[in-house]
Amino acid sequence: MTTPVGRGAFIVLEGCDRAGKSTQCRLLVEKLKDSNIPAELVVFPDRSTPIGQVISEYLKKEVQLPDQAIHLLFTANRWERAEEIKSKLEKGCTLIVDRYSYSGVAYSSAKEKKTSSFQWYKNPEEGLPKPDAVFYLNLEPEIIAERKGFGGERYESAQFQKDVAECFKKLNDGSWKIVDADKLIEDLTTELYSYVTEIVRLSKDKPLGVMW
Ligand code: ADP
Ligand code: 2DT
Ligand code: MG
Repeated sequence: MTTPVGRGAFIVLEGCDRAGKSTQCRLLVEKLKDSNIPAELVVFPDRSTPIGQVISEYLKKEVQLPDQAIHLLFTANRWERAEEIKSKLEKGCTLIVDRYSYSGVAYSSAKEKKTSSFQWYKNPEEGLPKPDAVFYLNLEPEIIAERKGFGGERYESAQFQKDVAECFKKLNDGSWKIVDADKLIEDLTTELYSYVTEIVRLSKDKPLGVMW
């Protein structure tokens, strides 16, 4: 690895289930490392922590929780990684992040009985490190439906995913890069990689932002 100059970039991939986020995040980290750009993968929810284990049980429908409680656990799961994220970025490591606060707000507010307001779901995210770039992998619900079947986790239904997509749209402040994800895996990686390297270059000397 070459010695990094400046801080690393904080890059988030967002989108509905099966849009290809996890595949692309993994490939982007590999490609960055191959080019001697220090990089790591961060995945939310991080199911490895005690909070993450409760989230995992909730997603597997092993426990029930009020919408507000699970929302706050997803947010807490980001707060428990926040200092480590800042420290890695400061040391020059670029972070490719599979879902972040945007999934948090979109999935909670897409629920049928909207128990709280959009703003309520945004509030506990305030103060978290802010990504330098958000790439939204856009895929029509019909194409998503053709991809390998949903597992048995909560939220994995076609109608709910449509509602989530609407909430993502509402959440976009205009700064996201919307990427058409309906292409070959390697073509999508090539496209994203060119954006990512540009963000890495632009972020080196910029102070890290704060949510929102
Ligand atoms: P996500 O993390 O957004 O839920 P994944 O990366 O896990 O999505 O991909 C979901 C499924 O779709 C996997 O079976 C994966 O192999 C497949 N897949 C990912 N990207 C593509 C693509 N560009 N074209 C076709 N299938 C894909
Ligand atoms: P995957 O592990 O397949 O990405 O599914 N979610 C995620 C929320 O409801 N709130 C959040 O803050 C985050 C990060 C999206 C994880 C599921 O958890 C949902 C799908
Ligand atoms: Mg995934």
